[in-house]
Amino acid sequence: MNKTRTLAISDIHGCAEQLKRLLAKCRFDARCDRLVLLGDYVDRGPGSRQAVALVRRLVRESGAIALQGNHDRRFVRVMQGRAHPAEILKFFEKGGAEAIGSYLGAGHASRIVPERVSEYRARIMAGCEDHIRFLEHLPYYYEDDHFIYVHAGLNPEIQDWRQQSVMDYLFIREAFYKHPVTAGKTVVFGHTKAIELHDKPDVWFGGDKIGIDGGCSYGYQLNALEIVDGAVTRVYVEPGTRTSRAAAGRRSR
Ligand SMILES: [Mn+2]
Repeated sequence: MNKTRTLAISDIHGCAEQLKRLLAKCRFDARCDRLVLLGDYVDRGPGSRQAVALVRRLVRESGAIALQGNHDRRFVRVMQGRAHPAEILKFFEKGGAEAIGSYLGAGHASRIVPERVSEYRARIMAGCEDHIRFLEHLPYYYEDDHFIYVHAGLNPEIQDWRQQSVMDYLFIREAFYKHPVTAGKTVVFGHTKAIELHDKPDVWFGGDKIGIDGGCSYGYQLNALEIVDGAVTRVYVEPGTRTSRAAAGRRSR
């Protein structure tokens, strides 16, 4: 059956409950809706494991497209023992303890410490290597007739954007959102919180680009951008929780 509606959601960051509620609010129906998830499923929020399980199920059973975010990449690298020491520290600075806590069922994330990372890694890889492999192989972009969907953005200095680096796909900020897009399509992106783009967590419409990261794991909101026939028709919003804001605040101090 033809998909008549596209829904784009980004930066779930362990907020699995909000994702479930948001999909219900949209009345998501895999038979006629194309769901595009823009990455960053793990870290910060309380339910990274639940979020990855749900996203994987949506990909397998509902034909959802799930892109990779920088947090997903870093989590994979830490879990596979490929992250260098500075990257491991960054992982812990940016809400990684919450992801580990979620995978180990270990309760309070403040007891998760960088010194014991290889122990956590061994336990998580023993039980959930399939999650890590799933995150590792996610694509960096998705494209339809009118839009390009990507986690962070497109580098305007690269003539053929498909040739840009993995780091551009996953990490680019100002160089992308402060400059015109040269790709001929509107770019839907996450990674940079909307509140940093226009002082509110609502979807940012920036002409040739649309920023949808509502900062749910900071307690703001999870946005779903609805597109029909190549045009944005509506935005659905699910509020974040104080729990996830507290978790984010504690780790980012
Ligand atoms: Mn990101």
